[in-house]
Amino acid sequence: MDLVQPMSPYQAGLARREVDRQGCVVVSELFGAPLRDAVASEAVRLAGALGVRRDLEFAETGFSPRRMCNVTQGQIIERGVVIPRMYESAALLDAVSSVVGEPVFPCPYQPERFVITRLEQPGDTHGWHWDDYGYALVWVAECPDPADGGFVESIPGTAWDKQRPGIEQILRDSHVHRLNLSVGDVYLMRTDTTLHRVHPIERGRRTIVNMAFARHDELCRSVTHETMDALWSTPGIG
Ligand SMILES: O=C(O)CCC(=O)C(=O)O
Ligand SMILES: [Fe+2]
Repeated sequence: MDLVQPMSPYQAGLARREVDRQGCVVVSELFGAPLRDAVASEAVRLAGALGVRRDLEFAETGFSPRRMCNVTQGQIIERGVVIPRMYESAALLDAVSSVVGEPVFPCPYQPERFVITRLEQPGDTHGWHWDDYGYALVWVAECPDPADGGFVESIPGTAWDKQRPGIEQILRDSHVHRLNLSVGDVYLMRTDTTLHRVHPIERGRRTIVNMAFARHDELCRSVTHETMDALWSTPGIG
C-alpha cells in the first residue's frame, strides 16, 4: 500500500487556494483510511498512556489559554512507530510541498516535529496562537461533534509579533474562518501567518497529532520557541 496518494495538480491548486483564503484545508484524501486509522490508534494509545495535563497562558500570545493534555516528540519517538515513520516519509514531504506550492522540510527544531494534544474536559482549548514554523499537518484521531466545539478557527495573513501580539485587535478587525472536522480527517495549515485556535470543547474528547514542517527560509533563520518549550516541557523541569 502506498503511504501517500498524491493529489492531481488541479486538486492541489484548489487546496492551495483554500489555504490562501482561510489558512487551512482538509487534505484527508492524501492518505488511505487504514493509514489514518493507524496514526489515530497510536495517538489515542499514547495520549492515554503518557499525556501530561497543562493549564497555561502565554504573554507572547496575549495570555490565550492552553488547557489540554499532551505528549512530547521524545515520548512519541520512544513509544510510537507509525507517527515517527510517517514524519520521515519523503512521500509525505512531497505531498505537502505539492499542495502548498513550495518545498517543505522537517522542522529543524526536533521537539516541534510532532506532538499529540488531547482536549478532554469541558472548556479545554488550544487558545489563539501562531506556530513557530510555516506549516502543520494535523491528524484528527478523536473529535466531538462541531456542536460541542473542537472545530478550528483561523485568520490567515496575520503576523506574530511576540512582543506585541495584538490578538484582541486582530479578532476585532478580521473575519474568523471556521473549519469543522470529523474523526479521521487530516488538515493542512499555514501556521506562521495564520492566527488560529481550537474552539473550547463542551463535551467529548479531541485527540490530534500535529506534524510541523519548515519553509526554506526557516531552516537557517533563528527562531525562538518560548511557547512550544513551555507547553511541552517536562513537568518539574521546564
Ligand atoms: O488541535 C489542532 O487542531 C491544532 C493544534 C495547533 O494549533 C498546534 O498544535 O499548534
Ligand atoms: Fe498551532
